[in-house]
Amino acid sequence: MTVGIGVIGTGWIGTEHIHRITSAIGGADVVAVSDIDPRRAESAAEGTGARVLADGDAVVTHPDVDAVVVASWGPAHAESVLSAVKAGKPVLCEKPLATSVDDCLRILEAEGAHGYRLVQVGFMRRYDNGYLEMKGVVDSGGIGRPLMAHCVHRNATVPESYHSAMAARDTAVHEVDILRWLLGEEITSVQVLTPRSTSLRHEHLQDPQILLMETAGGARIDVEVFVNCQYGYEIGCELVGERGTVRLPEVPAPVVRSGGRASTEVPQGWEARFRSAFNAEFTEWVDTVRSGAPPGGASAWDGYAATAVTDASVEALHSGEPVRVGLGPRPALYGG
Ligand code: NAD
Ligand code: ISE
Repeated sequence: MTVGIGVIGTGWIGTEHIHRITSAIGGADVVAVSDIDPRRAESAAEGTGARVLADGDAVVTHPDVDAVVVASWGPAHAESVLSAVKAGKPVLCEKPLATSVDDCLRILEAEGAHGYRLVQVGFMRRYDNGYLEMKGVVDSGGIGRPLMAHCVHRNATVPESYHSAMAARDTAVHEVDILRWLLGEEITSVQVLTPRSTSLRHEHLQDPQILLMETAGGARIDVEVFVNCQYGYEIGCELVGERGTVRLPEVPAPVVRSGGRASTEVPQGWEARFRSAFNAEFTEWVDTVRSGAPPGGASAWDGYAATAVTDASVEALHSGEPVRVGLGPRPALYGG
């Protein structure tokens, strides 16, 4: 069976995912798309055979749509995810699951009422080979009990619409998810330090920021978020344990020796850096849709926990103080 996929939101990543589904992975076709800007939907659908529908509800309820990808902007995610859950259709929602904890809780409630998992959140790093290798080392006890994590998340530049709260909500949310996954613990508090800002930023933006987090078991995490670093896209992660350390490998790239220098290219964006991870994420997701198995990646609970941490980070950015993250009890559906 070829899985019919409906895509809601056909901007930057929505268009990337449409190409991925139609050209990079097998077993699925994009059969319907929508965007609040119909010209974007038309242009993304061109050459794919997908219908352009009026809105997200029309995509979710279309009989040819077996599963839904949500790639609209964050504040619109909850409505589309809830609509997919109501229709009983699997949904892969780009991060964040929702932009408020209340909306995340509504999604947990809806999925709980349904009785089985339909929602996967697009935290694609869980499919990156480097992070998977790190997880293998940690889980096999290779570095002993992890005590600390040092992380770096750098973007070359960001558009003017990017504001200070997005350092947590849009950018470090990836570290929040991957550290919860690597360490197998919830994050319980967060503080934000604000070094002097780079002059190469939009005036309104606090950049860089350093997020200091603590887990339930007392491990400490620091994340440098620097979204105007100019030189490229860099993701770093090192875990320090009682008996050793493990570090995210550099992306392999040829080293060129010429003119008396040795040099190597730095990836310029998330698309290239995580292309294999996105492809693996979508391949697995389509397989689960086809087989009826529960989704394998980040769950609605993970999306909720990540939003709770990033909400606390935004509060901490304003107060300068550590802020506690309060999570409700984890339902049995998510292993609670
Ligand atoms: P974008 O602005 O390029 O695209 C968003 C699209 O959503 C726009 O075309 C907009 O018109 C449309 N839209 C807004 N509200 C809508 C609605 N109610 N229904 C249908 N369409 C609607 O943004 P983007 O960079 O493509 O980001 C989209 C989402 O993907 C965001 O949540 C972002 O955080 C996430 N993202 C994830 C990664 C990653 O590394 N996993 C990378 C980039 C973006
Ligand atoms: C973007 O939305 C992403 O998710 C990228 O992975 C991240 O590097 C970037 O900072 C975000 O804006």
